Amino acid sequence: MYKKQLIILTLCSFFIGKNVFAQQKPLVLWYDKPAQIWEETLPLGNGKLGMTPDGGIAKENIVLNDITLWSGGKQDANNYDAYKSLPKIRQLILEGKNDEAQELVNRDFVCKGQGSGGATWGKYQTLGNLQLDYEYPGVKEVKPAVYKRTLSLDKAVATTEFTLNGVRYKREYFCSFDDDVDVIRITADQPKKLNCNISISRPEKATLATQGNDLLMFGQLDNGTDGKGMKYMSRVSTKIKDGSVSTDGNILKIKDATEIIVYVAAETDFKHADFEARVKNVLQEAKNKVYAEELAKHSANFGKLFNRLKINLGEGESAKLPTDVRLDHFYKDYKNDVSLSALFFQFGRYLSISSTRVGLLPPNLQGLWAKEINTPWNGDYHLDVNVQMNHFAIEPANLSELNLPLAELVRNLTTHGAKTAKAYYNADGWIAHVITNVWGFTEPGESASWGASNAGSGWLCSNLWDHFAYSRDLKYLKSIYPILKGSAAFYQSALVEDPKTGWLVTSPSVSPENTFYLPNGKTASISMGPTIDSQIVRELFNNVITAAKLLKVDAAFSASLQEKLKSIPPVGVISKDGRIQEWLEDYKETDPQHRHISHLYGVYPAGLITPVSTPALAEAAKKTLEVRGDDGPSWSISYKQIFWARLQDGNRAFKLFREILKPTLRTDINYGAGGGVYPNMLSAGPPFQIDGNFGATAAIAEMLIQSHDGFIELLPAIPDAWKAFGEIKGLKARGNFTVDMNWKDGKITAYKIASATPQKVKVKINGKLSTITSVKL
Ligand code: FUC
Repeated sequence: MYKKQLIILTLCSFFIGKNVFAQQKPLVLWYDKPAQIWEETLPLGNGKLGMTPDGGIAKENIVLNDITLWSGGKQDANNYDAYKSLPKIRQLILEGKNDEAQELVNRDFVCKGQGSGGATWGKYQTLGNLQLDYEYPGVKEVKPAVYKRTLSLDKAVATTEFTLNGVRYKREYFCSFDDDVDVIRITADQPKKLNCNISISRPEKATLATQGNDLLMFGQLDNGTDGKGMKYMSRVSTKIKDGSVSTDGNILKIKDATEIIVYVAAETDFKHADFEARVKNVLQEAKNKVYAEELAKHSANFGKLFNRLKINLGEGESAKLPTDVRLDHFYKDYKNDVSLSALFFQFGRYLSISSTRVGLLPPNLQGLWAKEINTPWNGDYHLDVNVQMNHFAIEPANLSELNLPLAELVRNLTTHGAKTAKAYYNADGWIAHVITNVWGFTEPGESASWGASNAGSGWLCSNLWDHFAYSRDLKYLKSIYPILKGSAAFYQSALVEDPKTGWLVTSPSVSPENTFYLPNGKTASISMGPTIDSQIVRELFNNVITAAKLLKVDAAFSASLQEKLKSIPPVGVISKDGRIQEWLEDYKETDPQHRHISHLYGVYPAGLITPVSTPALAEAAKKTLEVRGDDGPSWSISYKQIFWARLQDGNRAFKLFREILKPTLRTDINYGAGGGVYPNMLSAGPPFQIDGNFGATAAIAEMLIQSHDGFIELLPAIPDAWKAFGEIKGLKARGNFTVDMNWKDGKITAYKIASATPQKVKVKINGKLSTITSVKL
């Protein structure tokens, strides 16, 4: 024992003494040609505004976004008579007539109206397009000699540079983290070479106008009832050096300039009744600033979050290649590009910082980068994995406060969710089912097969808890406690007893989006007690009990949850063929490779099934994953990467990581195999869906550090590919520990575990468990 401690102390002090760290490889995506398709454009965002410039030489298109721009509106789609059908639905399920129960659910137990298919429900939509048409007088063929497009992840700036006819042109783009504006600076290395027509457009609901030399675009989206939905305003203005600026119709014409700075501001009335004035003011403030100051403040503000974590895994030959070529190489020969893993991890962190901000909205299915009006799946918030996955990496990746927008979205669901709980289950507390939007929708979806999941609100509470588990912020815990308690109260009052086992289970519900065969050969999705629901209930009740104790409240309520916990089904039941059973009954699924793997919720995020605490169930989880296979939409592949990391098979997790990085240009709506990555490193469901990026980011974190099993483990699932060498600074572990570490040949050679005040903490390093005292942060 003494020897072990000595080794650890030696490692620890070695590290502190040398203070090595952490030489990151260049964090740049780059390309040697303009983007031909949106999936090659580079995403910029400041948590509210987004831009994806394509870097076109003669014609440049920049898709614009504002994360608050939603069609649809508030509605009450609760069927207040639904609860009357509940006894019958439950009875049919008990009789094994799930197909008949499903018919009844479809009739009485779905939302009223068109649900997510209706205009009231709404969509997250693009703000529009900024078009820059360049003229190069005297140039016959617009074919540059050199061309480079970049995105710097640590500066949050994109560039386009090329030489044409002996003139070097440069564009710099950023969504400012200082003023709330998009900024594009266009320069040439010879005077008066810039000629450009600038316009702004939107496929619908847009009025164009000019005011002085500013372009305006404004409108009102459809709310599905009286047409008077969300209002927005965007404004484009410029600052030029030399030359002239004028308007021609709704086009801004710039002639013979040496430098052009384009500013775009946008605002909606989602939060601000004075959105029009705000747009004007913010634009003026930005224009009043010296460009270099705006840029420096932007990168500094962004860097406050981004620079908290540094990672270096070494580098390979392929790192020199343009990113799209590099991705092609990686899939075939990953050994030549170890730094791509680190780049992809940092890209995930970059995307989080760029697509959400405290006080606003969480990233939706597309983060905030939607290029169209009819965004896939409405660009909304899916609650049966997707929005939760968008937040999986936030805590370990040291971006803790970026979990708060989700907590606010969830807080805003509770009032309406309480009505839904009463309407459908005659139950206490609040529930949200499988989809939501900025309008606070909590009703079941419009179809039983996917819409009746009971897991949504409970799973959201797990995300909310996570922020506390990592931050140990009691003030935050106090603020979310009513949300957690309300969710637990729902399950507590809605659970029913399964007469066969005596277990308390949800009914009716579904195992997200999956379908099974009944013994009579018919198929159904509706069942009682799908495994995910029971795992969520167990996790939630335990969290609420812990929270109540910490906050010294609700002793009686806690005791009642403790009592119910005795009858919650075990964390997993092993099926006849050795897998984790997905439903209460050992049904055969209609699609054994189904993308959702909800019954492994107990592995991740819940940590109820682990190789240490439940080895037999961990083996059954592996078998489950083997049968599901390694393909699927990108979010599903990354979830499997996370599971393998939790099951501590680093090489298998890495194999899934390679699948996530399988290059594709597919953009069809995919539910099956074929997920991968686009040239711009955004994840391809297909189509583009950001959860694959965030899921893989979380999976990489889980391969490097885990802290869910009562101790902090360093390198719990390191693949051979990363073993040779690595250094990382600023990972987070539960308990608000900040972890730095170096390794060689897969073994930790130095580490530091720091916290605000030194405290005892259990750690597992190089396979050995011990208790150490953390150092002061
Ligand atoms: C869930 C998934 C789909 C898709 C959609 C946005 O319903 O089953 O694959 O990711 O969300």
